[in-house]
Amino acid sequence: MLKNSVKTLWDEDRAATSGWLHLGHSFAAELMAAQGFDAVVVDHQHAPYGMDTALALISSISRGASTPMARVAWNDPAEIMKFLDAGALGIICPMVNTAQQAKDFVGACRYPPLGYRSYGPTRAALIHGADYGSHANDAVLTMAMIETAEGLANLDAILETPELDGIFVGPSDLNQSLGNGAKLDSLEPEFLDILEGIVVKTRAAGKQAGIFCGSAEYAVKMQQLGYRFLVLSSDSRMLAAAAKAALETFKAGSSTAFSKIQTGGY
Ligand code: 3PY
Ligand code: MG
Repeated sequence: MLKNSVKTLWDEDRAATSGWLHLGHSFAAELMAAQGFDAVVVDHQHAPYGMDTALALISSISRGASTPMARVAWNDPAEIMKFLDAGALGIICPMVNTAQQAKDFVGACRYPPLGYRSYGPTRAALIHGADYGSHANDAVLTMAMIETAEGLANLDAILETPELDGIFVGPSDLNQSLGNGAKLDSLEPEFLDILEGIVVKTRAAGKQAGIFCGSAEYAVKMQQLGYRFLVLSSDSRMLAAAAKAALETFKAGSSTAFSKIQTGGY
């Protein structure tokens, strides 16, 4: 039967790790999915690729063991349903600010009678089994992003949404909306209190919370706070950081003077 590995971890209150794709190339998607993340998310909101590439990335992820997920560009049922029909087993929806927006989002992810998702699982039925339609409502993960002051103020009402599995915090937008400037991995006590408040309320509502982290170190802190879906940066940020570090190491050790390499003699 179709299972979502993130949901299985959550059933045991264990944290799921996730990769995040901005580069928009199938090879990068395969590389990320091969590293052992529990999930890999195609970011269709802030990555510079279109729908055809996004769908190709979903199929590259599903060649590995990670659960394929998508962060859609907006709370748009047409796009949400396309990603689900392509085989995504989880949707992260940006800028969910009200209970009505949460209801609209979740409804697009669920077949009737739970929602209004249209039937046509073209690729999903191919890769998840011919009985996909009977298991999709259980298997598909729904996460609403809390990333504005308005969403934060309406968190209690949003958490009452049936079929909403979790909350996903967008720290850059949330910080920006609170007047702190857009930033990740904030250690300011006031912001950490907000993050703690979100996770406590979310867990009390019987749901799980996730967050986008700029580093694995911050993800560990968030896991300790109770977050159970941890995005450890993105493919583009990881590539840039590794390239920068290699260059800096080279520059620190290099010199214009020639010197003989000690080979042990020849
Ligand atoms: C944010 O930090 O606002 C995000 O949306 C993370 O991707
Ligand atoms: Mg955001």
